[in-house]
Amino acid sequence: MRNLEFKEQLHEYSHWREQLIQAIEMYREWRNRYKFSDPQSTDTLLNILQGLYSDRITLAFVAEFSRGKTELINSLFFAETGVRLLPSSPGRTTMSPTELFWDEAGGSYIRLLNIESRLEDISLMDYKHNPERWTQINLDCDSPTQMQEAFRELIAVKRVTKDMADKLGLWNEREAAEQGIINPEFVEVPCWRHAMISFPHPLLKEGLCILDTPGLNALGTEPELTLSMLPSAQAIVFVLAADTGVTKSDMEMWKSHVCGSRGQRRQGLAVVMNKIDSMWDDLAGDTGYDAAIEKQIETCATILSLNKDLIFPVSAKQALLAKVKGDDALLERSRLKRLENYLSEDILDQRREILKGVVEKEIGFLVSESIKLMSGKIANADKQLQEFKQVDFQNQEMTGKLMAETRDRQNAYMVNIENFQASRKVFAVQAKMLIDSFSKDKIDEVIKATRLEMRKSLTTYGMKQSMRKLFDELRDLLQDSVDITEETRRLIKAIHKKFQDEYGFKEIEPQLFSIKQYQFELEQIFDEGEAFRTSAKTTMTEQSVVIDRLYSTLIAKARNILQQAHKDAATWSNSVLTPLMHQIKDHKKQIESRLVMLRKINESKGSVGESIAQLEAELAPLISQRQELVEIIKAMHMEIKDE
Ligand SMILES: Nc1nc2c(ncn2[C@@H]2O[C@H](COP(=O)(O)OP(=O)(O)OP(=O)(O)O)[C@@H](O)[C@H]2O)c(=O)[nH]1
Ligand SMILES: [Mg+2]
Repeated sequence: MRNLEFKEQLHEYSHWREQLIQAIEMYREWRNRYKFSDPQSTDTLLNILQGLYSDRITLAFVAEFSRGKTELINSLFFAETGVRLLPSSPGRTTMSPTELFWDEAGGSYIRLLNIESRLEDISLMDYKHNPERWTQINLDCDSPTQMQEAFRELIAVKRVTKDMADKLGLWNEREAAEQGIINPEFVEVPCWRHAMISFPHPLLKEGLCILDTPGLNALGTEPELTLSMLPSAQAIVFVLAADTGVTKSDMEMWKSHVCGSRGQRRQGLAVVMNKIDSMWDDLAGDTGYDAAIEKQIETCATILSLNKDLIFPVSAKQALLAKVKGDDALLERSRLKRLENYLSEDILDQRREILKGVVEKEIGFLVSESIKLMSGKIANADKQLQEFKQVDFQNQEMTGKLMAETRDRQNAYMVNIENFQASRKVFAVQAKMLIDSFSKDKIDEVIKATRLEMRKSLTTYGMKQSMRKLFDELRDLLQDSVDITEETRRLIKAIHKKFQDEYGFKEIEPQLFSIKQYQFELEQIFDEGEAFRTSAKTTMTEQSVVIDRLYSTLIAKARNILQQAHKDAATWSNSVLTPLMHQIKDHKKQIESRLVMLRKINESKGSVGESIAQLEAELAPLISQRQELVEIIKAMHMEIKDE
């Protein structure tokens, strides 16, 4: 194990990502320089670059209240400020989901979104694109005390009428009754719905983003957090407290907010058993302490059905104190190091693999197409050269015959190109049908109808039925295009085969468009939504703002998928024939230049030697172009697939 600190590992990771970006930029230049680029592939490359440039590693901290999430964040990342930067205290502290990151353009600030924004039908994502809707407090990074003061705003609460709290989805009759509160006039609610903190910490500057969340109730009331933000976090740190073990509400939290978003393989997950210091017993000493911790870990692992190695015992409180005071022995006792190592090794390695996968998936086919086109060009140029070397040009009759033959070949080729142009037109019509089959208007029409229906239905059950219907309709919309996709596939394959058979074109597997992935994703979203609704029902009242938000989140996600399908189909249909067109152009050029050379030789205007020299001169740069490409592909960590 390399045992580097998280900071160094993250730095290494950013460096790795920068190199990947550079390699892709070089590939884009390569395509431009040698005239392989077309608007679609450029689009694809720019998209992936944009994704890599803005890539952030998000670590989300999830737990029931008072388990020590915030203290743990302070000890892991902000100890060097010398203060307890994020407010952490007994009882409920963190009131709203809080994101910490670095915004180069915006500087240091806290942005807060007021709780009343929950009443509007605007997604959190849309608010994020709209800074003026947020209250901003600027941070003075040279003054930890000013910052600490500013951070206090994060935990602000206010009193509103019970009706208002209910409207906001923040009133829970059952829970209040359990606390002996019955029919109060006023209820205390958080002032802020969401907080965004930009802060120039070295780790945040390297692209780390931390998501601190409040305990159960707030999570249950913000579906977007559970259904969008947690699943897209690279890692979730689930925090338990050693003194309480796994309680019923920890379990509820675990099931509805952690398991669902981590998938079966539990990727990117760490469970922290915090507050181990509370298990210290003077009479039992060190041995008793270790045994007690071990026992608690085993119990937790059994309850959560998790491998013991994924549970990290720590004392966030000791770790923070130790780091602030520079007390190495205490830091050791806090056992924070093992968790830090895990976060830096496994999580960053996983992220690297994921990015590699994305790059491979998005541009792998472009790259393999480029290398095949290059190899094809080289093979053709070489063939031509070898032919010229073998022909006996002293024999006038022979040269004339060769010329006539080439001219015939040219004519036949021109006819085939005309055929190709005709097929292209047929293809264009079919592609348009495919693209139109899930156009934005069609999607929006279906969604609008469901919205109306949902507003009319008075029960959660009724709303669920409309939701199911919507998802079925969206899936059918995709299903309609299956037939068109099939036909388009056949056409594309036939066009390719013709040129391969007749002219020995390099076999380039045409990218085929498939809608399976989108159908699968739609189904998954619906299931996730239902799982969320049933698991979080304790905090939801019938027809509540929460259900409404939940369904808005699901609809927004479904809509994105269909829009993505639409966009992908358009890009696909515009670019699927491009490599074939490259080869056609290349082939045409070659026949023409061959004719020119033969004519010169025939008319004794040029020597055979000159032609051979010219052909050789043309071959050399092609070989170096291919070599450049090979180097770039290696830098992109991809395999070179060329027979
Ligand atoms: N003994 C002990 N107390 C801790 C430890 N970590 C946190 N605490 C205390 O536990 C209380 C809650 O800690 P927070 O960090 O506010 O907990 P949280 O999970 O962020 O809670 P919410 O923000 O309310 O959701 C505070 O009083 C902390 O001082 C620890 O390692 N040992
Ligand atoms: Mg907290």
